[in-house]
Amino acid sequence: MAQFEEVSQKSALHPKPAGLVLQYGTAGFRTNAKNLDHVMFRMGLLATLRSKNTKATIGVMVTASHNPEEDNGVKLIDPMGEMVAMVWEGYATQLANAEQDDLLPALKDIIKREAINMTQEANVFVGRDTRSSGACLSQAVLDGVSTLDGHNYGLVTTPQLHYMVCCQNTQGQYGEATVEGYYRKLSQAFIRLTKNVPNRTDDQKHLCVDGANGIGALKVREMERHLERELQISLFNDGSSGKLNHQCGADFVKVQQKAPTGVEMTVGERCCSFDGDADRIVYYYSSSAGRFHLLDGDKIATLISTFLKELLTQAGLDLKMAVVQTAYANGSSTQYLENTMKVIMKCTKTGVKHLHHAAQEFDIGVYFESNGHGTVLFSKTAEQKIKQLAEDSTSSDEKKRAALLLQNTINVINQTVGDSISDMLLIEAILAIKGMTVQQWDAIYSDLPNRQLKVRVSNPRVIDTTDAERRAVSPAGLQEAIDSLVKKYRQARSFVRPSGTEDVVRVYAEAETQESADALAHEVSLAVYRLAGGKIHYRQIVMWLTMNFFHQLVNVFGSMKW
Ligand code: NG1
Ligand code: ZN
Repeated sequence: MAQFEEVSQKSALHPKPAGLVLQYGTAGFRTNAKNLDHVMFRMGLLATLRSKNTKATIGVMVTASHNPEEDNGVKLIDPMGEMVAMVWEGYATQLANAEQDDLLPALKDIIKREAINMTQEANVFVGRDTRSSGACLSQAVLDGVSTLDGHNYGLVTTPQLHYMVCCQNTQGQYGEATVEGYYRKLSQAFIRLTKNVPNRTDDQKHLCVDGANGIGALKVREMERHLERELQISLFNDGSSGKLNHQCGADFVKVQQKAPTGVEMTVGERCCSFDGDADRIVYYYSSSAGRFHLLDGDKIATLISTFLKELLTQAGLDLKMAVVQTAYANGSSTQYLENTMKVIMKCTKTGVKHLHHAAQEFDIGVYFESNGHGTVLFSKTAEQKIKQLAEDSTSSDEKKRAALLLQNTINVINQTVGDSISDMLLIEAILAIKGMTVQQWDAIYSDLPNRQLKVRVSNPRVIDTTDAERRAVSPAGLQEAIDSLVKKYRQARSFVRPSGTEDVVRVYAEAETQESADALAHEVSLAVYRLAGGKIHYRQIVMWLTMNFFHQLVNVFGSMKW
């Protein structure tokens, strides 16, 4: 067929480096940008097939999120704006790894397995973040889209592309499939939520935003004029001089537990950081004592679910709400939500697709990863009940007010995926409506001190986990080793898992004090290193020698008679 000949010819222009093997992980493909040209072309091909297969528009986002500027990546977006179906992740991996001569057979195999009608029209939306490699790589995607119906949105945030795919496939019911349409829908809802809040001062309307020198900064600038000064943003790390995600952005702030560079913070002021493709957000402030306070995804989920629960009670609506977290959720947040707020709690594997699916099982599903990726899902029934109540002329003023607030809350949320801009507007609206300061929000519960570390081993996948990644089933002896280390500390918890986006094992530990959390994380790292085939790494040797040196000192001093 002529179609296949064209693919053959074009694919020669996007050759695969021989022997390169990549996997479609929790965030699609992600690696150094110079190894991605063939992957992009092939994802263009695959998106076309997926579009024919679903008879709907499919999205392809070119981004490496919070990774460094030199990296890039790609992920596919399914018709309702959600992550691509699991079986297609497998196809993506097959296609990306097929050597040049095996590409056509691999494509034909997918067409056969999915019984795809190749005469069906296709439509693919392509977007990219601000990485310098993005223009070429998104062009490679478009080269693979074997139809004139590929639409290039150019620079957009990841959640904007998810949103527009959903709008397109719902024939505009979810909104208008343009960036302007996105700004209008979200900002109108935000203004309706905040406009009637009495006595809001300019100080309360002010927020510092760290744009991570990425696409989120550009898009916040574009959106500002729609916000009618109901939110007054001081934008830092806007990409005019700094490097993407370098010493800034949500991932840096969350993992380092410190303020980003480039943000002029005054004491007590509310600040937030986006990540490089603007699908994560964390908040923070510094106290007068100079202490840094982080309000991560767990605190955000707590604020949102508390607000929604109060509104549901006021509205007298009996809707089932749950909060979905992962093993990384701070133990204090789970405790608070479960025992004080009495909310249904779910724990899933890391990766937003897992949280998203779990949240879909409820009338209202609030899901957040601790790193700040999350959103809220409303079932059709929930949306209908809320709408009915808002329009019911016989309902009381209190119920009506709550229903209207719920309606506008739904409209400010991007239900397709976690979204820094949408989450920011929702959080700002809740703080305004509840008349709450960032300090009061922070005081809802106190985080247990925690530490995240990475360990390099020859093959991170030798670690297999169960119970939403909270326990290791292989290699033998690892879980027992973790259990006995955890017992040494109060209020402690630790788990390990192979990362889906980096070639490392991630170690998480929390405990009553920061010293204990740090010590536990180090000890568990050493156990991983010992039992899961650690690679000798300069930094690890230094860490190991330092720890041993201190142990020796303790032993020497401990055995001395004073
Ligand atoms: P991995 O590398 O699998 O831990 C990280 C995040 C995930 C998710 C993905 C996609 C942590 C501990 N892990 O995955 O939550 O956001 O990146 O970006 O934050
Ligand atoms: Zn991201």
